[in-house]
Amino acid sequence: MENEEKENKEMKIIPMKKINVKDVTSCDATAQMLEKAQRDGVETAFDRAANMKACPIGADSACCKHCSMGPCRLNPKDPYSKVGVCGATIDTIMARNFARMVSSGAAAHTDHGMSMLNVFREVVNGNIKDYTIKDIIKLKEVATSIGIETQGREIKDIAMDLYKELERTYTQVEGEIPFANRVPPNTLETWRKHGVVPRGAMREIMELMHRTHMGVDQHYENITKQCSRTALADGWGGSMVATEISDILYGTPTPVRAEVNMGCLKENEVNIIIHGHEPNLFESILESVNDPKLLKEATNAGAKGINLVGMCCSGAEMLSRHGIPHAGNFMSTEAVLVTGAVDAMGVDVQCIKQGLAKVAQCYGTKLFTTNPRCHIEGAEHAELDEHKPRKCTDKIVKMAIDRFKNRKLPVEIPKITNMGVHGFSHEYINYMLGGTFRSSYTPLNQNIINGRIRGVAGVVGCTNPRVKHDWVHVELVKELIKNDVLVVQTGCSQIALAKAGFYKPEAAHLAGPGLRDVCEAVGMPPVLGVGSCVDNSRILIACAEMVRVGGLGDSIADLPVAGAAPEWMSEKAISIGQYFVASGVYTVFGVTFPIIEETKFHKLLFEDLEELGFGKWGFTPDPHEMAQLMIAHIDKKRQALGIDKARERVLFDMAARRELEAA
Ligand code: BF8
Ligand code: SF4
Repeated sequence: MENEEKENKEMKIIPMKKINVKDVTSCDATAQMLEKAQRDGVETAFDRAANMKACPIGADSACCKHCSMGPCRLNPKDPYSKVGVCGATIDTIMARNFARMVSSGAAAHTDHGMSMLNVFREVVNGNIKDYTIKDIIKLKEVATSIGIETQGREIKDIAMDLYKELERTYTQVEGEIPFANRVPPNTLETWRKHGVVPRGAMREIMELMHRTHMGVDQHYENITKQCSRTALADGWGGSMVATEISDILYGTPTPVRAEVNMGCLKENEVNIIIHGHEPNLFESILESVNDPKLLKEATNAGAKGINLVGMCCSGAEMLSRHGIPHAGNFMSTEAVLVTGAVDAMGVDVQCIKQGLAKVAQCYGTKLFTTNPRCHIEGAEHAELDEHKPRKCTDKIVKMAIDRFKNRKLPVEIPKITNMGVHGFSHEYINYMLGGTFRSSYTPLNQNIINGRIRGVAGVVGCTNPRVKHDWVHVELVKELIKNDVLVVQTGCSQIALAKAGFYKPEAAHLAGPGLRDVCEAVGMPPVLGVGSCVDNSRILIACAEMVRVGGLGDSIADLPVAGAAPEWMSEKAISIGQYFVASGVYTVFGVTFPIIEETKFHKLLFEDLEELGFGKWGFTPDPHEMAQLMIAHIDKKRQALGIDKARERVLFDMAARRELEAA
């Protein structure tokens, strides 16, 4: 032992602190794999988080490195005691750092949206033949929604007009982005009053980067305006285009039964995981794995078949659209490789840990990057060209078959799968609650007004090794549904709850009496998964519909709704949070919040924005407190709408009926 320590010192190896697996995740499959990783001597982000103390100054955004007179560090414990060399105050520094997070997050979503739009243009022009317009109804609906004539016109002409219109979302320099006309008029009025209606995403991101340069915008209030404008160019712009175009090309989701969790991997099949965000790669590899020639190759190699499984957001889209099994969320991407059962993993953009390369190498998994924006040292790059996508995807499949043939290490797959219903697009929520003949949000609004449903909460976002993986999501949602709050979800949060069994319609019994009644009448689970992170735009559209249908106020800020990202980690989450706040939604984040309390900038985000007609931010790492904050906000809105009394009466009636039934 002494010798070992001496040797480590000599080699400058600092021994890693060992994690207690049960403390870092509530996902049993991930836990099982982390234990195996420890036995195998393989390190994951969970280990690195335990061994890397988060920088306290950075965590509070009290440092600035925007020029070489710095970097300047202020004191988070006494934030007004010092300013940067240029004189920048703590509020300027925090607002600039926050703005750059919004800018980067919004850029990620809008660049993804723009890629989708590029593919769409090439499909319409006939230059891309591997994808087609699958959902013509949706094409016409989206076109009509932004004023394009569809009656008696050729599909190709409508589609080309739609492309040209939506391109404005990105490139327009003056005016309002096309989907601004989906925003409830009063909400839009608030935006106009404060000068935050997005012109075009490129312009907003560029301006925000400019303003946060040294010596430009040095008023936290003015910086925050541009944060809102940029974030709105994401939510009602880049992300919304990504969602709508993906639906048009690949089909609008409708409820589908599907399995999640690592048990979706099959020991005797060639396992391929696709992890990332743009659905193109996944759609094409779905074709590849069904190609008889490749299937034959797989059986020749001794496999029973080829098993295609998703992870993270493109996984969530494929789960929603096609019922493709999903192996887990962001914090399980390394752990899943520890099974030894993954023959190939293909990744595109966003949330791809560089650490995957090393874990893949340890287990002989072939890791492929496929997008020109994302290469990883140690991974093979097989670029996806949407004009000839099968070149890339067939290669991944072939390499996976090859690895299957040469599997050397023992395979251990956690025997856990969770069946559930996914794929609730905002369109489907119409049919589900309203029926085919009177499809609308009216029944949802009625159920909110009569109090069966207390309000709606969007619980979304990442997982993060700084908190117990999945646990915060699950505890929060449990508490919300118990209090009759209908939960809609996207991204890694949706997968966390699916693994915990909440996506079965039978999970309705976990809801409060009112919500339970509605779920049982419709046959739906108490949590509705609407897809990937860009699909948060579906939640915005649902909010706009709730306002349009009436009875719940005149703007999104009036609705009894709230949002949360309890285990967030990415800059995209900050952009999403800011566009929900700017749209009028109270949005609570967990883990940590990247600014200092009791500062002017903090007060602006957490209090004053609401007085200006927007929503506001909230923060707590505790899921139960988070639920209480959200429910209190929902109740406050119900009271303002004058529907708080009706709710109590209905609840009493329901309780009484239950008692009678039980007697
Ligand atoms: O866009 S929820 S960890 S996978 S950032 Fe990433 Fe967060 Fe997951 Fe998808 Ni969204
Ligand atoms: Fe310091 Fe100002 Fe330069 Fe930032 S911009 S590093 S606060 S001198």
